[in-house]
Amino acid sequence: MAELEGLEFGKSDFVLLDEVNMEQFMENLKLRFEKARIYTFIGEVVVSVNPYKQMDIYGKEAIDAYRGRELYENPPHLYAVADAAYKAMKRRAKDTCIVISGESGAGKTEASKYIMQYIAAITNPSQRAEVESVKNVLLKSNCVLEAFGNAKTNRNDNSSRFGKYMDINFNFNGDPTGGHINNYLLEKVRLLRGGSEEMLGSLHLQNDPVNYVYTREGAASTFYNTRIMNCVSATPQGNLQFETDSESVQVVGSEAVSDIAGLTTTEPDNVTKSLLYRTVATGGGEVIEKGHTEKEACFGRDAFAKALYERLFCWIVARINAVIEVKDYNPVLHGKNTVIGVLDIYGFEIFDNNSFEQFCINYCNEKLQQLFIELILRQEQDEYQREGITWQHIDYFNNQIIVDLVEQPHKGIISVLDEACLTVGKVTDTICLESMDAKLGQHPHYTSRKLTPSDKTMEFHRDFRIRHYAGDVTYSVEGFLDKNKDPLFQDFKRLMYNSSNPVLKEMWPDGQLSITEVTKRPLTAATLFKNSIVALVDKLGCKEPYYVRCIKPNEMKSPVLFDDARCQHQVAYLGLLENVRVRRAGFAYRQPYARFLQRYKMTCEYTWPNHLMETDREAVEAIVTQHGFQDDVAYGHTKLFVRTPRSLFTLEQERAALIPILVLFLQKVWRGAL
Ligand code: AD9
Ligand code: MG
Repeated sequence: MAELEGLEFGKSDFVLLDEVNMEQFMENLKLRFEKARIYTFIGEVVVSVNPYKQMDIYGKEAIDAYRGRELYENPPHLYAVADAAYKAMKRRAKDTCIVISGESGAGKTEASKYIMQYIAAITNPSQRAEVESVKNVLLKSNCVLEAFGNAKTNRNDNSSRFGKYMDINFNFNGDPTGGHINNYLLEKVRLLRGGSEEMLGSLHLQNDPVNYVYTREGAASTFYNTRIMNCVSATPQGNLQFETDSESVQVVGSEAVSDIAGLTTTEPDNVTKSLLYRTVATGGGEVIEKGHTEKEACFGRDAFAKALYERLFCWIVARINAVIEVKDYNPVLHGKNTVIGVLDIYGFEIFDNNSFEQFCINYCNEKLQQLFIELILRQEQDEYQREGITWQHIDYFNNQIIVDLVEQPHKGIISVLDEACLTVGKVTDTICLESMDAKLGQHPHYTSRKLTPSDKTMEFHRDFRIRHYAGDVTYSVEGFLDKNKDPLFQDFKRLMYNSSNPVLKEMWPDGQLSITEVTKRPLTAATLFKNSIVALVDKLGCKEPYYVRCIKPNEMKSPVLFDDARCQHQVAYLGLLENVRVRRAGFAYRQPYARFLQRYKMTCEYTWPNHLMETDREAVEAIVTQHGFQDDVAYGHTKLFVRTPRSLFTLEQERAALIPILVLFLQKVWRGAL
């Protein structure tokens, strides 16, 4: 427990509060924020408050101060967690992960970048070229992905519109040998801005996003840092309009079509055809072409634009992965390949108008909160119980009930949505809402205006509300079904597959399928998303987790404002008080008796070289008593539990001092001197 800074900066670990209550917690958090101490520990968890200004705490000096040190030897910092995760990986060959959570704009992406920089800085001291090149790609990939995957929102000027989980692989030396990025659901509707006039001109784009239907919301991404590609510029086709004359639908003007054809290296006639017709297979197996209505044409065009952007994004991720993939790793020669995962995903968000994308993002945050509960609050308490340690159970809000509301088979919102999408015939968003109401009306975390018309806080009959762990969010059901189906006419896929640009062709392998081969019921967007998040949680769940909990101090992006109510709300829903309680009542460190003995037996005369006691537990008791920290431990059925890491630190120091003496002793034995 760090207590290395003066008390004028507040307590550097919330575990040290005189009393664990909201008032004291908030007082400490605020004091530290005001004193520019943006990080505070809860044991091994780092709580971070976005400073909204550049801090001089990430330089080389800081890196050197944290490198290889124990968590409690330095003031709280991201580097301390990064180092802890790294050490666990290196010393104990454990796969670890660093999970960064908090709402939109709380500082997750910035934190993930500092963590990556730290890991890059402390590894490969011998500067081996191949390791340097892996590190380089890992660090620089961020910039490319941000350029394409971040956008300005009301809540954050550089908001991640995709989730990112990066595995970094290490060899037995603890040097990075490669990595892998998983990206999660890109919010496709916010697209590009930026780029020089000259460049945009050559791509038939104007520099002002206001000119583009899709970008009017504004997306101040870091586009300048990357090379723009033709197919990105083909996406703002929202400007391409349709008109209906004498019953048939036409594209307005030919310029837009030839621009798209030019940029995607396809034939203008084929572009027009894909925009106006779709191929369908009739019940009798006949293949016919069916003209779009104007509405269908607009829908197809928008879906095409979004798909182009999404496939480009996934293609970029795949390219980065191909470069950083671990190659020629031989576990026999190179030892166990271990991993540190870093998760930076879009934070919980509430806008004035929340749609399907917010529904997915917020569901994902529910799942991560559930994992936190599972790993930090529940398992911890379960273990005390299992080991027979006296323990006062600490209550917390378990959000599993909300996770179930969304994902439960046959009953949850996703399942109702999917059912509506699979139903043949005209199912509208409103009809879908009705079936949600029928199934979920009784659920304590679900409300809809239809069910409670007196609820004036919800405006429309099309709304439903979820009481999320982090607050109530009202979703407008409009567009949910289309976004969930996420259909893209096969004709567009074929158009792209037939492009003479090999990169585009590579992005659209499914374009080779004929209409009769296309799956009639592809998985919906929500189900695909759910599956990917479930897989992510599984992946994280089998690693040793380290947590960074980010807090957004105010809504104004101000470096001086600490909005008490907003902060308190976040502290409450992140379960930080419960975290302190579990931690405080609990034990920072635990180890099976045999393992503890193996490591520290040399520090006690009764256990070195071997103990003569009946059980390992008794031998461990002898070590503990000899070092005088018997009041700081509890003996479980199979493990020793140590309350404060400092006791262990003493043992570690003694062990470190003894090792050279032992080595000398052994050398003498070998040489026959003794
Ligand atoms: V979202 O869920 O992707 O919308 P994040 O990722 O939580 O969100 P982000 O890291 O992008 O938030 O931080 C928002 C802004 O806060 C940044 O653009 C910085 O201007 C500012 N920020 C965050 N952390 C720091 C920091 N450690 N030092 C300085 C910071 N500024
Ligand atoms: Mg982010």
